[in-house]
Amino acid sequence: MPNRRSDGVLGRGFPSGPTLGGDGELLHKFADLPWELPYTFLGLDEEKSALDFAQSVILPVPYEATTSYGSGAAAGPKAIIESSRYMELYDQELKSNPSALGIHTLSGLELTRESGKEAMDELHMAYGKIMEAIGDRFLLMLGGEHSVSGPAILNQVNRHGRISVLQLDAHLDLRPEFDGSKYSHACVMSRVRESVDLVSVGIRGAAEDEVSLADGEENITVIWADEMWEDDSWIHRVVEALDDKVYITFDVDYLDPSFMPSTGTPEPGGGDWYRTLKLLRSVFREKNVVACDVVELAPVPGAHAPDFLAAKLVYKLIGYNLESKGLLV
Ligand SMILES: [Mn+2]
Repeated sequence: MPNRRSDGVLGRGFPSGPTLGGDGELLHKFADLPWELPYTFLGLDEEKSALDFAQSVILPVPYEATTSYGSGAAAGPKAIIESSRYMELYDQELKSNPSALGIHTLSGLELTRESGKEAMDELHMAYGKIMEAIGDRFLLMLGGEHSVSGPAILNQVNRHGRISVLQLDAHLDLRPEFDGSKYSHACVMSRVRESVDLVSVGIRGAAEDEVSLADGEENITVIWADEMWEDDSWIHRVVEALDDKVYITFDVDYLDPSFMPSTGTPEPGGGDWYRTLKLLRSVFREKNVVACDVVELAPVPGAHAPDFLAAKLVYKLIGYNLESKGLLV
């Protein structure tokens, strides 16, 4: 396993500056020790992960309160950041190194456990402040359970007006209430559906009431997972159904559990890697993606591949966004 040490110099992971205080004399003595990569996305150093410099900002939200089957989504953001530190920075598909434009990794938000409503209110306030502060830079949230997407989407609606939500997911999440809570992960799209146009892709586990609801609403388009196997025409249908401004919420259970088993409610028959990338790149090229999230990774001890996959997916989203804005060199 390459650790990218050959790309850098000793001391690249050392926390410099005021963390040690003083005039930096002590710091200088430590500078050439063989520090490991920092715990930032991709292990980027202080320069490339500085908030002022970075074109992309990662917001970890390790929130998990309403899991209905397998648990562990609270550990998702850390697993993504940890595994990203072993990833190559060069993207062969994009023929570029997207990390050169900087990625800032915020500290994780620790939401209250008092109640689902209070946690979502807290996230709504925090997301709004962060969104205001970073302006046009690309904000990518890491869950946590899927309910965290609700406050993010509603903030983006406040900022941009009517937008589409592209939901990659095995489940519709259109129940008005689940396990006695309106704020369950199983209800997240129900929370936002009146404010957005919803395009749900890869769906293969839904309650009859959810299907009736989706069928009856003009602003909900569903691409069922079994429609995705004949050919790639569904990609065109997705792009056609989206408004110009799009928020992408990527529940990793959208992917087939044969290569994404690390999630709470897996369903057989999900999306594959390359056609999913083809969809995402098309959406970034043809639409204005306002923000994204990747949620519901529930790491399984010893299974590194799904964590690495999720990290690579995050890097792809960042790369496609930079490409669509003409920023990649
Ligand atoms: Mn799901």
